[in-house]
Amino acid sequence: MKKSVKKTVPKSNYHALLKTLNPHQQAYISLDLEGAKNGEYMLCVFHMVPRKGLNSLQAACEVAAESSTGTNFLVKTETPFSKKMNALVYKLDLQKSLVWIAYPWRLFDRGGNIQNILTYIVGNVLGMKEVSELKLLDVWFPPTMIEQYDGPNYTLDDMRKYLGVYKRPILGTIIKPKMGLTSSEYAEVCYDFWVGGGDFVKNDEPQANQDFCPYDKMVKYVKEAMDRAVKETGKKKVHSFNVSASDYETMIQRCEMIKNAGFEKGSYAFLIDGITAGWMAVQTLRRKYPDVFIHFHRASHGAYTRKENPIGFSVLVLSKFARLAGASGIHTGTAGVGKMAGSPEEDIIAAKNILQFVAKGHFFDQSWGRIPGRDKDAIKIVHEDHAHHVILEHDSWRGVKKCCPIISGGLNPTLLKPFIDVMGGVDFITTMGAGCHAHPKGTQAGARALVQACEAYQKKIDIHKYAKTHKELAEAIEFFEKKGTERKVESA
Ligand code: CAP
Ligand code: MG
Ligand code: MG
Ligand code: MG
Repeated sequence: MKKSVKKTVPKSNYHALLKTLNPHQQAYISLDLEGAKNGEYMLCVFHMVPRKGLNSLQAACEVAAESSTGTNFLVKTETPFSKKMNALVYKLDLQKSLVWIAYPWRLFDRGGNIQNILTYIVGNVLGMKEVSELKLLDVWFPPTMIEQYDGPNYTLDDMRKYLGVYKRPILGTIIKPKMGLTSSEYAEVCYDFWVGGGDFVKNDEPQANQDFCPYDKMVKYVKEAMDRAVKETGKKKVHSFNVSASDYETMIQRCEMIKNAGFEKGSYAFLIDGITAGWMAVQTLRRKYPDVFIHFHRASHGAYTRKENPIGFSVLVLSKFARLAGASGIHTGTAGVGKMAGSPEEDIIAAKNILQFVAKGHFFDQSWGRIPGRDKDAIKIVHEDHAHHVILEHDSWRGVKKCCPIISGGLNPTLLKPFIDVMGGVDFITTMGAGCHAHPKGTQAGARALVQACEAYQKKIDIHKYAKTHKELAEAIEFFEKKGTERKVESA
């Protein structure tokens, strides 16, 4: 492997800084690391600012120590083998306050455990006094490591096949108000959206077993609503049930209740609040229900990912780990088009990294599998074939299936095309909550407006022109274009 190229800062600066390291810190750096990409290491890039009194090299080594084998002093108990497990600072860009750290991935719990990795790389280190800023911006998994992790099994392509929906986004909603409807009122809104032409309904992220909306009744009435809507429209529908719960048993109880409520395979997904319920819940669902779409809602991710936060991790990092964990889809943001914070640089890069077989990150190009290098034709097919997991099912291929970007948060029919233009494609699920239920003529009209906005996109007709012959879209334009996405207090 070629030596790591020193960026921007003359070697002398490094050597001056190297001299300031104590023996403990020296054990966690190797600026001439041979073969960072030789398959032994998971690689991370952090934006890091040392606290006063420490230089970048000292702080970087302390981060590498705390996030792998070390603590704040050299301990007498370390062994020649334990030192082999040290994470190593292998590159820096002092100008941009960037640090590259290589983690021997033998450090991680065998059996494909994601929470264990995150406990290392964004665990204690986020609380260290040695840094005033520390944000994990990108991560790179070697193919040999990727093979140890589940990756998605039931994917967007399976959902497309079930719904018979191709060449356009899956059109969805979140039932609003977010909370407070009774089970039957909730189901009625689902019915309205589905008969209005929508494909996919999700529970909102706090939906659980509230006394005014008992879980078993919600499941029962949603099934009835879905049956009515399927019969009336002749189209398949999907509902994503939030199965997040206080404990494992209750989560599984909810999953089994849904499974045994008579839903067709493919007509239900399991939504999990992956950050507040935890990675163990995400991986439990992926392993126990490999034939169900596992929908990762990322409520509270803002504490880690918002640009204003100097401490945390990027949307890209969160999304890549969700794919590795086996989520079928994860919210990746509206790239600033909707109501939530986010930017094309953040959200679109994350969306592409969980969809594609080979994708450019902030610092790493990630390939999600290993193709026999000799087979050039096959490589061409995989790169061109968005349903690449079909190819990857052949045992000669090893790779991670696609994970679906779920695009939500302040979107409405007038913003569908603007988002597709930013995304550069239609391979995603979009869920519009207020964007549907705030429509002046109600949910069914809101759904029709969304379907019409999508038709206009597919026919390459401007929505304003299409609205001339599609009244629900015209009403949506009239209402939403005036309001934008800011949370407006409705004038009394
Ligand atoms: C969207 C949503 C989603 C957000 C989460 C909400 O509702 O239900 O939870 O999209 O953000 O509660 O805001 P609206 P993200 O469509 O009415 O905004 O998808 O970025 O994680
Ligand atoms: Mg929500
Ligand atoms: Mg969003
Ligand atoms: Mg929305």
